[in-house]
Amino acid sequence: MHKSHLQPKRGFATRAIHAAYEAQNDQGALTPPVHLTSTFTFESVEEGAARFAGDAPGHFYSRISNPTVAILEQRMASLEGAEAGLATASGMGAITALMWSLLRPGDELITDSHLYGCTHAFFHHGLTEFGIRVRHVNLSDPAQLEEAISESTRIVYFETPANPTMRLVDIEAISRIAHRHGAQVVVDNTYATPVLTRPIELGADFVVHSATKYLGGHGDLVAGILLGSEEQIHKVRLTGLKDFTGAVMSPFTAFLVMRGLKTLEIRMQRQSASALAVAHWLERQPQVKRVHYPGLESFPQHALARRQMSDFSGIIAFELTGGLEAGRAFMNRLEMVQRAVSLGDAESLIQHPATMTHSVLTPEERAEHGISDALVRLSVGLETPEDILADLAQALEQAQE
Ligand code: 7XF
Repeated sequence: MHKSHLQPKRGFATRAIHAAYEAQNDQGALTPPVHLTSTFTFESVEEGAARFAGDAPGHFYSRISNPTVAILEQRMASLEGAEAGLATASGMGAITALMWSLLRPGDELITDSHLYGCTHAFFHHGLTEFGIRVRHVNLSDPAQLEEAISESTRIVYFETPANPTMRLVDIEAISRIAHRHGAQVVVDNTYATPVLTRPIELGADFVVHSATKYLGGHGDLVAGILLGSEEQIHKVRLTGLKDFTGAVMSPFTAFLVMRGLKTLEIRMQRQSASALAVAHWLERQPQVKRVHYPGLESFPQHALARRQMSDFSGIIAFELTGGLEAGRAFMNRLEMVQRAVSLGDAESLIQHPATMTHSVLTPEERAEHGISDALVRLSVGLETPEDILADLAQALEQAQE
Protein backbone atom coordinates (compact mmCIF):
# COMPACT_ATOMS: atom_id res chain seq x y z
CA MET A 1 0.00 0.00 0.00
CA HIS A 2 2.71 2.42 -0.84
CA LYS A 3 1.54 5.82 -1.99
CA SER A 4 4.73 6.20 -3.98
CA HIS A 5 2.90 6.66 -7.27
CA LEU A 6 1.36 9.86 -5.90
CA GLN A 7 4.75 11.47 -5.44
CA PRO A 8 5.10 14.39 -7.79
CA LYS A 9 8.61 13.32 -8.77
CA ARG A 10 7.17 10.33 -10.63
CA GLY A 11 7.07 10.93 -14.37
CA PHE A 12 4.19 12.53 -16.25
CA ALA A 13 3.03 9.34 -18.00
CA THR A 14 3.18 7.39 -14.72
CA ARG A 15 0.97 9.94 -12.98
CA ALA A 16 -1.43 10.04 -15.97
CA ILE A 17 -1.94 6.30 -15.44
CA HIS A 18 -1.71 5.83 -11.65
CA ALA A 19 -2.19 9.05 -9.69
CA ALA A 20 -4.93 9.22 -7.04
CA TYR A 21 -6.06 5.59 -7.27
CA GLU A 22 -5.22 2.55 -5.12
CA ALA A 23 -6.61 -0.70 -6.58
CA GLN A 24 -6.40 -2.30 -3.12
CA ASN A 25 -9.05 0.11 -1.85
CA ASP A 26 -11.48 -1.04 -4.56
CA GLN A 27 -11.28 -4.86 -4.38
CA GLY A 28 -8.22 -4.86 -6.59
CA ALA A 29 -10.02 -3.45 -9.63
CA LEU A 30 -7.29 -2.35 -12.05
CA THR A 31 -9.41 0.46 -13.50
CA PRO A 32 -11.36 2.77 -11.18
CA PRO A 33 -14.98 1.64 -10.68
CA VAL A 34 -17.61 3.94 -12.15
CA HIS A 35 -19.75 5.12 -9.27
CA LEU A 36 -23.01 5.68 -11.14
CA THR A 37 -24.88 7.02 -8.16
CA SER A 38 -26.57 10.35 -7.67
CA THR A 39 -26.66 10.20 -3.87
CA PHE A 40 -24.79 8.66 -0.91
CA THR A 41 -26.31 7.10 2.19
CA PHE A 42 -25.57 8.20 5.77
CA GLU A 43 -25.08 5.92 8.81
CA SER A 44 -27.04 8.43 10.87
CA VAL A 45 -28.67 11.84 10.62
CA GLU A 46 -25.73 13.24 12.57
CA GLU A 47 -23.21 11.85 10.11
CA GLY A 48 -25.17 13.29 7.15
CA ALA A 49 -25.25 16.68 8.82
CA ALA A 50 -21.51 16.52 9.47
CA ARG A 51 -20.79 15.71 5.80
CA PHE A 52 -22.97 18.61 4.67
CA ALA A 53 -21.19 20.92 7.09
CA GLY A 54 -17.79 19.77 5.82
CA ASP A 55 -16.90 18.44 9.29
CA ALA A 56 -16.78 14.79 8.20
CA PRO A 57 -15.21 13.36 5.03
CA GLY A 58 -17.30 11.67 2.37
CA HIS A 59 -19.56 12.39 -0.55
CA PHE A 60 -23.22 13.27 -0.21
CA TYR A 61 -24.59 14.20 -3.65
CA SER A 62 -22.99 13.88 -7.11
CA ARG A 63 -23.62 17.52 -8.05
CA ILE A 64 -21.01 18.38 -5.40
CA SER A 65 -18.60 15.42 -5.66
CA ASN A 66 -18.38 11.79 -6.75
CA PRO A 67 -15.64 9.18 -6.08
CA THR A 68 -14.94 8.41 -9.76
CA VAL A 69 -14.94 12.07 -10.75
CA ALA A 70 -12.69 12.83 -7.76
CA ILE A 71 -9.95 10.52 -9.09
CA LEU A 72 -9.95 12.37 -12.41
CA GLU A 73 -9.84 15.73 -10.59
CA GLN A 74 -6.83 14.71 -8.49
CA ARG A 75 -5.08 13.07 -11.42
CA MET A 76 -5.44 16.17 -13.60
CA ALA A 77 -4.29 18.37 -10.70
CA SER A 78 -1.16 16.23 -10.49
CA LEU A 79 -0.53 16.59 -14.25
CA GLU A 80 -1.02 20.38 -14.25
CA GLY A 81 0.99 20.93 -11.05
CA ALA A 82 -2.12 22.32 -9.32
CA GLU A 83 -3.40 21.77 -5.77
CA ALA A 84 -6.91 20.81 -6.86
CA GLY A 85 -9.20 20.14 -9.80
CA LEU A 86 -12.90 20.42 -10.60
CA ALA A 87 -14.46 18.38 -13.42
CA THR A 88 -17.35 19.87 -15.40
CA ALA A 89 -19.89 18.86 -18.05
CA SER A 90 -18.03 20.73 -20.81
CA GLY A 91 -15.24 23.21 -21.39
CA MET A 92 -17.87 25.97 -21.39
CA GLY A 93 -19.11 24.55 -18.07
CA ALA A 94 -15.64 25.07 -16.57
CA ILE A 95 -15.34 28.60 -17.94
CA THR A 96 -18.82 29.72 -16.88
CA ALA A 97 -18.62 28.13 -13.39
CA LEU A 98 -15.30 29.91 -12.79
CA MET A 99 -16.45 33.32 -14.02
CA TRP A 100 -19.74 33.27 -12.10
CA SER A 101 -17.71 32.42 -8.98
CA LEU A 102 -15.05 35.12 -9.32
CA LEU A 103 -16.74 38.16 -10.88
CA ARG A 104 -19.15 40.73 -9.46
CA PRO A 105 -20.88 43.69 -11.15
CA GLY A 106 -18.37 46.50 -11.62
CA ASP A 107 -15.43 44.12 -12.02
CA GLU A 108 -13.38 44.09 -15.19
CA LEU A 109 -12.23 41.09 -17.22
CA ILE A 110 -9.36 41.57 -19.63
CA THR A 111 -9.17 38.95 -22.33
CA ASP A 112 -6.93 38.37 -25.30
CA SER A 113 -8.61 39.19 -28.60
CA HIS A 114 -7.90 35.73 -30.05
CA LEU A 115 -10.40 33.43 -28.39
CA TYR A 116 -12.68 30.43 -29.03
CA GLY A 117 -16.05 31.66 -30.44
CA CYS A 118 -18.36 30.57 -27.59
CA THR A 119 -15.97 31.84 -24.90
CA HIS A 120 -16.09 35.18 -26.71
CA ALA A 121 -19.90 34.99 -26.84
CA PHE A 122 -20.16 34.20 -23.10
CA PHE A 123 -17.88 37.10 -22.17
CA HIS A 124 -19.48 39.63 -24.54
CA HIS A 125 -23.12 38.63 -24.60
CA GLY A 126 -23.29 36.95 -21.17
CA LEU A 127 -21.08 38.61 -18.57
CA THR A 128 -21.59 42.15 -19.91
CA GLU A 129 -25.36 41.76 -19.36
CA PHE A 130 -24.60 41.39 -15.65
CA GLY A 131 -22.56 44.56 -15.19
CA ILE A 132 -19.11 43.13 -15.82
CA ARG A 133 -16.78 45.10 -18.07
CA VAL A 134 -15.00 43.02 -20.73
CA ARG A 135 -11.99 44.48 -22.51
CA HIS A 136 -10.00 43.01 -25.38
CA VAL A 137 -6.25 43.43 -25.27
CA ASN A 138 -3.60 41.90 -27.50
CA LEU A 139 -1.86 39.90 -24.78
CA SER A 140 0.80 38.62 -27.17
CA ASP A 141 2.33 42.05 -26.37
CA PRO A 142 2.60 42.25 -22.53
CA ALA A 143 3.16 46.04 -22.71
CA GLN A 144 -0.45 46.38 -23.87
CA LEU A 145 -1.66 44.70 -20.67
CA GLU A 146 0.48 47.04 -18.57
CA GLU A 147 -1.26 49.95 -20.28
CA ALA A 148 -4.82 48.58 -20.07
CA ILE A 149 -4.92 47.02 -16.59
CA SER A 150 -6.74 48.97 -13.89
CA GLU A 151 -7.77 48.70 -10.24
CA SER A 152 -11.04 47.05 -11.23
CA THR A 153 -9.36 44.32 -13.32
CA ARG A 154 -10.09 41.04 -11.51
CA ILE A 155 -9.16 38.53 -14.21
CA VAL A 156 -6.80 38.28 -17.17
CA TYR A 157 -7.94 35.48 -19.49
CA PHE A 158 -6.31 33.91 -22.54
CA GLU A 159 -5.68 30.78 -24.65
CA THR A 160 -2.18 29.79 -25.72
CA PRO A 161 -2.01 28.66 -28.50
CA ALA A 162 -5.23 30.53 -29.31
CA ASN A 163 -8.17 29.01 -31.19
CA PRO A 164 -7.91 29.12 -34.19
CA THR A 165 -5.02 31.45 -35.06
CA MET A 166 -2.36 29.65 -32.96
CA ARG A 167 -1.14 32.97 -31.54
CA LEU A 168 0.80 32.51 -28.28
CA VAL A 169 0.85 34.43 -25.01
CA ASP A 170 3.86 34.58 -22.68
CA ILE A 171 2.32 33.13 -19.49
CA GLU A 172 5.16 34.22 -17.18
CA ALA A 173 5.27 37.81 -18.41
CA ILE A 174 1.47 38.26 -18.30
CA SER A 175 1.18 36.65 -14.83
CA ARG A 176 3.85 38.97 -13.43
CA ILE A 177 1.99 42.09 -14.62
CA ALA A 178 -1.45 40.82 -13.60
CA HIS A 179 -0.30 39.89 -10.09
CA ARG A 180 1.39 43.24 -9.55
CA HIS A 181 -2.05 44.79 -10.12
CA GLY A 182 -3.96 42.29 -7.96
CA ALA A 183 -5.60 40.42 -10.87
CA GLN A 184 -5.80 36.65 -11.31
CA VAL A 185 -4.69 34.82 -14.45
CA VAL A 186 -6.78 32.14 -16.18
CA VAL A 187 -5.24 30.12 -19.02
CA ASP A 188 -7.22 27.92 -21.39
CA ASN A 189 -4.68 25.11 -21.92
CA THR A 190 -6.85 23.05 -24.30
CA TYR A 191 -4.49 23.30 -27.29
CA ALA A 192 -1.21 22.61 -25.47
CA THR A 193 -2.34 20.22 -22.69
CA PRO A 194 -0.09 19.74 -19.63
CA VAL A 195 2.16 17.54 -21.76
CA LEU A 196 3.43 20.62 -23.61
CA THR A 197 2.79 23.56 -21.26
CA ARG A 198 1.97 23.82 -17.54
CA PRO A 199 0.61 27.36 -16.98
CA ILE A 200 0.34 27.11 -13.17
CA GLU A 201 4.06 26.32 -12.92
CA LEU A 202 4.64 29.49 -14.96
CA GLY A 203 2.58 31.68 -12.61
CA ALA A 204 -1.07 31.34 -13.73
CA ASP A 205 -3.77 31.00 -11.04
CA PHE A 206 -6.23 28.80 -12.94
CA VAL A 207 -6.15 26.44 -15.92
CA VAL A 208 -9.30 25.53 -17.83
CA HIS A 209 -9.68 22.76 -20.41
CA SER A 210 -12.13 21.54 -22.93
CA ALA A 211 -11.46 17.88 -22.01
CA THR A 212 -13.56 17.08 -25.10
CA LYS A 213 -10.33 17.54 -27.06
CA TYR A 214 -6.89 16.00 -26.34
CA LEU A 215 -7.58 14.91 -22.73
CA GLY A 216 -10.45 12.63 -23.79
CA GLY A 217 -8.74 12.21 -27.12
CA HIS A 218 -11.23 9.92 -28.87
CA GLY A 219 -14.09 12.16 -29.99
CA ASP A 220 -16.62 10.30 -27.84
CA LEU A 221 -17.42 12.75 -25.04
CA VAL A 222 -17.96 16.39 -24.06
CA ALA A 223 -16.22 17.45 -20.84
CA GLY A 224 -14.28 20.17 -19.07
CA ILE A 225 -11.94 20.60 -16.13
CA LEU A 226 -10.73 23.48 -14.01
CA LEU A 227 -7.48 23.49 -11.98
CA GLY A 228 -6.29 25.88 -9.27
CA SER A 229 -5.56 26.26 -5.57
CA GLU A 230 -7.39 24.09 -3.02
CA GLU A 231 -9.15 27.10 -1.53
CA GLN A 232 -10.33 28.64 -4.78
CA ILE A 233 -11.42 25.35 -6.36
CA HIS A 234 -13.44 24.59 -3.21
CA LYS A 235 -15.18 27.94 -3.60
CA VAL A 236 -16.01 27.32 -7.28
CA ARG A 237 -17.28 23.82 -6.44
CA LEU A 238 -19.70 25.19 -3.84
CA THR A 239 -20.85 28.27 -5.78
CA GLY A 240 -20.23 28.40 -9.54
CA LEU A 241 -20.66 24.68 -10.05
CA LYS A 242 -23.09 23.57 -7.34
CA ASP A 243 -25.46 26.56 -7.31
CA PHE A 244 -24.96 28.74 -10.40
CA THR A 245 -24.48 26.35 -13.34
CA GLY A 246 -24.94 22.77 -12.09
CA ALA A 247 -22.68 21.77 -15.01
CA VAL A 248 -21.21 18.65 -13.39
CA MET A 249 -19.42 15.79 -15.13
CA SER A 250 -21.00 12.34 -15.24
CA PRO A 251 -18.95 9.57 -13.52
CA PHE A 252 -19.02 7.64 -16.78
CA THR A 253 -17.49 10.59 -18.63
CA ALA A 254 -14.81 10.81 -15.92
CA PHE A 255 -14.01 7.13 -16.58
CA LEU A 256 -13.65 7.82 -20.32
CA VAL A 257 -11.45 10.90 -19.78
CA MET A 258 -9.19 8.83 -17.50
CA ARG A 259 -8.95 6.17 -20.20
CA GLY A 260 -7.85 8.91 -22.59
CA LEU A 261 -5.31 10.35 -20.16
CA LYS A 262 -3.38 7.07 -20.05
CA THR A 263 -2.15 7.70 -23.61
CA LEU A 264 -2.10 11.51 -23.52
CA GLU A 265 1.67 11.84 -23.55
CA ILE A 266 2.30 9.48 -26.46
CA ARG A 267 -0.63 10.91 -28.42
CA MET A 268 0.71 14.46 -28.01
CA GLN A 269 4.16 13.33 -29.11
CA ARG A 270 2.82 11.56 -32.20
CA GLN A 271 0.35 14.32 -33.14
CA SER A 272 3.00 17.02 -32.69
CA ALA A 273 5.47 15.11 -34.88
CA SER A 274 2.88 14.51 -37.61
CA ALA A 275 1.68 18.14 -37.47
CA LEU A 276 5.23 19.45 -37.83
CA ALA A 277 5.69 17.32 -40.94
CA VAL A 278 2.36 18.50 -42.36
CA ALA A 279 3.14 22.16 -41.57
CA HIS A 280 6.52 21.92 -43.34
CA TRP A 281 4.86 20.25 -46.32
CA LEU A 282 2.06 22.86 -46.50
CA GLU A 283 4.62 25.66 -46.41
CA ARG A 284 6.25 24.27 -49.56
CA GLN A 285 3.02 24.11 -51.62
CA PRO A 286 2.51 26.97 -54.11
CA GLN A 287 -1.28 26.93 -53.46
CA VAL A 288 -0.69 27.72 -49.77
CA LYS A 289 -0.35 31.39 -48.83
CA ARG A 290 0.37 31.16 -45.11
CA VAL A 291 0.79 28.49 -42.44
CA HIS A 292 0.30 29.29 -38.74
CA TYR A 293 2.09 26.65 -36.67
CA PRO A 294 4.32 27.39 -33.64
CA GLY A 295 6.87 24.77 -34.72
CA LEU A 296 7.75 26.57 -37.95
CA GLU A 297 10.75 28.90 -38.04
CA SER A 298 8.51 31.30 -39.99
CA PHE A 299 6.06 31.52 -37.07
CA PRO A 300 6.48 35.04 -35.59
CA GLN A 301 6.53 33.70 -32.00
CA HIS A 302 8.68 30.63 -32.70
CA ALA A 303 11.20 31.63 -29.98
CA LEU A 304 8.43 31.89 -27.36
CA ALA A 305 7.03 28.54 -28.55
CA ARG A 306 10.42 26.91 -27.99
CA ARG A 307 10.68 28.43 -24.52
CA GLN A 308 7.14 27.81 -23.31
CA MET A 309 6.15 24.57 -25.07
CA SER A 310 7.98 21.24 -25.00
CA ASP A 311 6.48 20.46 -28.44
CA PHE A 312 4.08 22.28 -30.78
CA SER A 313 0.78 20.33 -30.63
CA GLY A 314 -1.28 18.93 -33.49
CA ILE A 315 -3.26 21.91 -34.78
CA ILE A 316 -2.40 23.95 -37.85
CA ALA A 317 -4.17 26.98 -39.31
CA PHE A 318 -3.51 27.95 -42.92
CA GLU A 319 -4.77 30.02 -45.83
CA LEU A 320 -4.75 29.12 -49.50
CA THR A 321 -3.70 31.66 -52.13
CA GLY A 322 -7.13 31.23 -53.77
CA GLY A 323 -8.89 32.40 -50.56
CA LEU A 324 -12.26 31.12 -49.34
CA GLU A 325 -13.30 29.44 -52.61
CA ALA A 326 -10.05 27.51 -52.89
CA GLY A 327 -10.28 26.50 -49.21
CA ARG A 328 -13.84 25.24 -49.68
CA ALA A 329 -12.92 23.27 -52.81
CA PHE A 330 -9.91 21.78 -51.04
CA MET A 331 -11.86 20.73 -47.94
CA ASN A 332 -14.67 19.18 -50.01
CA ARG A 333 -12.20 16.95 -51.84
CA LEU A 334 -10.62 15.38 -48.77
CA GLU A 335 -11.30 11.66 -48.56
CA MET A 336 -9.80 10.50 -45.26
CA VAL A 337 -9.50 13.76 -43.28
CA GLN A 338 -12.97 14.41 -41.85
CA ARG A 339 -14.84 17.69 -42.17
CA ALA A 340 -15.81 18.35 -38.52
CA VAL A 341 -15.29 20.80 -35.68
CA SER A 342 -13.49 19.82 -32.46
CA LEU A 343 -9.85 18.74 -32.37
CA GLY A 344 -7.39 16.43 -30.66
CA ASP A 345 -9.10 13.23 -31.80
CA ALA A 346 -7.50 10.14 -33.36
CA GLU A 347 -9.16 11.14 -36.66
CA SER A 348 -7.71 14.12 -38.55
CA LEU A 349 -10.38 16.85 -38.55
CA ILE A 350 -10.68 19.95 -40.71
CA GLN A 351 -13.04 22.90 -40.30
CA HIS A 352 -13.69 26.45 -41.49
CA PRO A 353 -13.62 28.85 -38.47
CA ALA A 354 -15.49 31.76 -40.16
CA THR A 355 -18.60 29.64 -40.81
CA MET A 356 -18.21 27.07 -38.03
CA THR A 357 -16.39 27.50 -34.66
CA HIS A 358 -16.30 31.31 -34.90
CA SER A 359 -19.57 31.93 -36.75
CA VAL A 360 -21.05 33.53 -33.60
CA LEU A 361 -18.67 36.47 -34.12
CA THR A 362 -19.61 39.37 -36.41
CA PRO A 363 -17.38 39.86 -39.50
CA GLU A 364 -15.81 42.87 -37.72
CA GLU A 365 -15.09 40.80 -34.61
CA ARG A 366 -13.57 38.04 -36.73
CA ALA A 367 -11.27 40.59 -38.37
CA GLU A 368 -10.22 41.79 -34.90
CA HIS A 369 -9.60 38.17 -33.88
CA GLY A 370 -7.35 37.54 -36.86
CA ILE A 371 -9.80 35.13 -38.55
CA SER A 372 -9.92 35.70 -42.28
CA ASP A 373 -12.61 34.03 -44.40
CA ALA A 374 -9.84 32.01 -46.04
CA LEU A 375 -8.53 30.49 -42.80
CA VAL A 376 -8.75 26.69 -42.53
CA ARG A 377 -8.01 24.74 -39.32
CA LEU A 378 -6.62 21.24 -39.39
CA SER A 379 -6.33 18.98 -36.33
CA VAL A 380 -3.75 16.37 -37.29
CA GLY A 381 -4.81 12.94 -36.06
CA LEU A 382 -3.08 9.69 -35.20
CA GLU A 383 -3.34 8.08 -38.64
CA THR A 384 -0.21 6.99 -40.55
CA PRO A 385 1.47 10.34 -41.34
CA GLU A 386 2.02 9.44 -45.02
CA ASP A 387 -1.73 8.86 -45.44
CA ILE A 388 -2.54 12.28 -43.99
CA LEU A 389 -0.08 13.92 -46.38
CA ALA A 390 -1.37 11.90 -49.33
CA ASP A 391 -4.98 12.95 -48.70
CA LEU A 392 -4.01 16.62 -48.36
CA ALA A 393 -1.94 16.39 -51.55
CA GLN A 394 -4.69 14.83 -53.69
CA ALA A 395 -7.29 17.33 -52.42
CA LEU A 396 -5.00 20.28 -53.08
CA GLU A 397 -4.26 19.05 -56.57
CA GLN A 398 -7.90 18.34 -57.44
CA ALA A 399 -9.08 21.64 -55.99
CA GLN A 400 -6.76 23.48 -58.33
CA GLU A 401 -8.25 21.87 -61.43
O1 7XF B 1 -17.55 23.12 -24.06
P1 7XF B 1 -16.49 22.45 -24.89
O2 7XF B 1 -15.97 21.20 -24.27
O3 7XF B 1 -16.88 22.30 -26.33
O4 7XF B 1 -15.21 23.44 -24.85
C1 7XF B 1 -15.25 24.79 -25.20
C2 7XF B 1 -13.88 25.21 -25.64
C3 7XF B 1 -13.08 25.90 -24.75
N1 7XF B 1 -11.84 26.30 -25.08
C4 7XF B 1 -11.31 26.01 -26.28
C5 7XF B 1 -9.94 26.47 -26.60
C6 7XF B 1 -12.06 25.30 -27.21
O5 7XF B 1 -11.51 25.02 -28.40
C7 7XF B 1 -13.38 24.89 -26.89
C8 7XF B 1 -14.22 24.13 -27.84
N2 7XF B 1 -13.83 24.26 -29.19
C9 7XF B 1 -14.37 23.40 -30.24
C10 7XF B 1 -13.62 23.72 -31.54
O6 7XF B 1 -12.89 24.72 -31.58
O7 7XF B 1 -13.71 22.95 -32.47
C11 7XF B 1 -15.88 23.55 -30.31
C12 7XF B 1 -16.56 23.12 -31.54
S1 7XF B 1 -17.81 24.35 -32.02
